[in-house]
Amino acid sequence: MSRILITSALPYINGIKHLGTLAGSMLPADVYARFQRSRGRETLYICATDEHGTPTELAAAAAGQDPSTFCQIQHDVQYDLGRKFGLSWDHFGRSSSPQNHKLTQRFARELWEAGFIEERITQQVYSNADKRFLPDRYVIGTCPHCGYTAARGDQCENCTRVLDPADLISPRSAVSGSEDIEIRDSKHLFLRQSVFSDKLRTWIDSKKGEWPLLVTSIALKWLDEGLQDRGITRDLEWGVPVNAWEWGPNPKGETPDIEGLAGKVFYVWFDAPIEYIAATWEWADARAAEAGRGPAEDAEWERWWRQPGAADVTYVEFMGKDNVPFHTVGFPCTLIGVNERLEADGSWRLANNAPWKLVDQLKGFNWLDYYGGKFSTSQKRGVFMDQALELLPADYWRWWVTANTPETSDATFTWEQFQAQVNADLADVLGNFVNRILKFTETRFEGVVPAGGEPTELETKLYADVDAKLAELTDHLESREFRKSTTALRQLWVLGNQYLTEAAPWTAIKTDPARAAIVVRTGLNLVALFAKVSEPFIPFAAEKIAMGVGEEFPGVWPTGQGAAILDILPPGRKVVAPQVLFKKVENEQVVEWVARFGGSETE
Ligand code: B3M
Ligand code: ZN
Repeated sequence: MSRILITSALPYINGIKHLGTLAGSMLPADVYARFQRSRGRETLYICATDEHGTPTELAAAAAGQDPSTFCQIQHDVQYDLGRKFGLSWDHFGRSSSPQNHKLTQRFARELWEAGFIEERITQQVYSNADKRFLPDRYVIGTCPHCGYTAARGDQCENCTRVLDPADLISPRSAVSGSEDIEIRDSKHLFLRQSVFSDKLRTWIDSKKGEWPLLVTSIALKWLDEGLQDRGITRDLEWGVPVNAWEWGPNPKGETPDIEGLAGKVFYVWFDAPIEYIAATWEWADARAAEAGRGPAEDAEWERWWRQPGAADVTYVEFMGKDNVPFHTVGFPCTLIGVNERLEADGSWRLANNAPWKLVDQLKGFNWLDYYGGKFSTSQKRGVFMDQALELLPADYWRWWVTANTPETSDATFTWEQFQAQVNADLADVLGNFVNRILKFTETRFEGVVPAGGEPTELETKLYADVDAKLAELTDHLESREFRKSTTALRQLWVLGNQYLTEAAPWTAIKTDPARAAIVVRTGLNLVALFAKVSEPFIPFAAEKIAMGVGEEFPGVWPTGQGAAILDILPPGRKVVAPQVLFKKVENEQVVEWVARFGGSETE
């Protein structure tokens, strides 16, 4: 049986995430991880905060903290919120960890020595007032094309033209507003992505039809436009230091310019994906520490990432579409580059007898919008994870977001649609069913799973319907089709309500207690089944439901067929109706929330 390695895009450290981020990475990854675990597969779900870069330095300064303190605090905030949302990470690491420092530096050294990194002199904007280099987008000025006065040095937001900071008229620092800026030469390292084009194309072509079209088409578009070599270092303080002093010569016999590279750090997009691996190392170290041992053996985390040991691992990545290029081009170049070597004569050879694994399945998502506009962290538009939990339990959000996963197109959140859907699915269908059957068992069967009675046609039909829906649900989850899987699950819940209405145990009990008994028993078994198959989506409610019928939680994904599928609970077991599972979202609440968070009128 294969092992499943899951990563979701690493949330940036600067600020609490909104529902859009949840929808496009962490939540679907969690649903998938929970499903795979309940199937009995050895599963590892890894995530972490992405902590480096200029935005972090500036956010820390704004908070009056040094970057390291700022990141520690924000990491804990994000960890705590993730847990409250039921995100079942096996490890939630930090890209600033010692493990990631080591691994990033090691990969960089190997890439240099294998001939995939080049030094170049670049022109960077230096702000005398701020005493720092400014990344392009922190230089603002007037657009030479349209005259927009707040154009950024990488792009004009008004006319969308791509810019160079040197193009701007009256450029100034976005940090301090100072015009005392100058262009300075600065040495940087470039990953020679262009030499990987053919290899990447062959690889991406082999994924056509297997990966979502969205993903392969974004990747191929990048390749078609011609791969650019990419600067992988920055003039910053907060990051993984460039360790050129440790590097040997490259295949041409050149050694790095240690002095010219002094004081630089790696670009955040270079070290962030490496953190997927480093976080697995953090996880192994944490487990070793828990077991009272020293740091983990390399084999403990490498078994997930390096061949041949990882041959039985299926590696699945989850991310929003904007992250796809970095995962289909950038990170694969890093990994192929540490596996191979580009000789001075231009020939390639395998240079690693335990090559690092590339992604097997890449699930990319479109955007989840807020009333048709963007959720925005900077403009505080939309619902953020902390606010969401103030309003309603995590399961409401998990259910709505998963049911509206932006898979084939963008999706949009509105309070009205949210209310309608959670009330209908969770309160009216699932909650109502569980409550009806359990209350009836309490009042008429002393809260005990009744014995007796023989299945009739009605039950035989139910078994077949449940089999079919369950197979659909399982298939959709296995192929990471989240919207379709919520539809199948909802239909499964509906089968329960329909059965109960048709079988009408409240009528049967008056004339035929044995008939009522099998109907109630069947209904209670449906409850037990629902607890198991709902767990990936709504784990908190699923746990309450499982408790109600005395089942272990989390349970094992059902595999039986026919009558066996509804033969979970032993007659005689005590059961109890859970407290209200899902309170309905009321109109007054929606009015209040629209006023607080903005609704369609804000468009
Ligand atoms: N932090 C960007 C994002 O959340 C980035 C992902 C890194 S994945 C290695 O959109
Ligand atoms: Zn412009």
